[in-house]
Amino acid sequence: MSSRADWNSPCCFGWVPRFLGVALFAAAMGISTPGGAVDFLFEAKTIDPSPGKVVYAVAAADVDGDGREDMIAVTEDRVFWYQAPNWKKRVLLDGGTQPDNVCIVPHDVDGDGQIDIVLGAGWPRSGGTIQWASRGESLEEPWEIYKIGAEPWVHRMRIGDVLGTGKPQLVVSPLNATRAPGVRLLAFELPANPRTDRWALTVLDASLDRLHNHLCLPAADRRYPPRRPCARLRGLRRRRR
Ligand SMILES: [Ca+2]
Ligand SMILES: [Ca+2]
Repeated sequence: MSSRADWNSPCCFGWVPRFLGVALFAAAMGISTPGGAVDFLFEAKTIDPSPGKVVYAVAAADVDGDGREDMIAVTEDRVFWYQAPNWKKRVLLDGGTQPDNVCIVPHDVDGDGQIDIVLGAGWPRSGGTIQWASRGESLEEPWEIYKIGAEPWVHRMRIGDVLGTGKPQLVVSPLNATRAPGVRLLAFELPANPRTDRWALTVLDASLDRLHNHLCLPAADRRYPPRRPCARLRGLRRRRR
């Protein structure tokens, strides 16, 4: 499936989407530095000035499968996608989750070649639900939602093979600790049938006092699964299985 990116941020950087709406940043000018590197200046272009009360997260993925990356915006109770290249606004989800929606990662969960989304909701204290949604036969049909699990304070999610199984897992980081002395960094394994089968859960770590975000990076030594850098309240921590 196409490449993807996300900039989830209900806490530290929540002011960015709140004030700018959903914005496309385009390279406008290149400036050479004395060292020969080129710095780029970006111009902000507003695509949607008011998608909701809060845009908690945005992501890029080819939703319609035309080869162009589209934009996805997550608001408190709805998810929109903006079709490239003209950014036509479409509703992906309207309700169906516990408010507020908070984080998203696009991924072809069922392996049918079409992009799906995995969504964290219930922010901040309404249960921390984790679910995925699949599109219908056409883009006009409502997306179907399927439950994965729940963890209080669900905050960030990414896809990566952190268990070294050869298949990617859904890696979830809540903001605060509730079920252990530290925050539970979780890996959910994608089952053979993600609509009906249980998503096996592995607690990767439960030692950090607060967890703002995480990345899944390839291990330099291929004998080991990918490292999992974690941004916590007082710095950056690296975890390796
Ligand atoms: Ca597209
Ligand atoms: Ca799919």
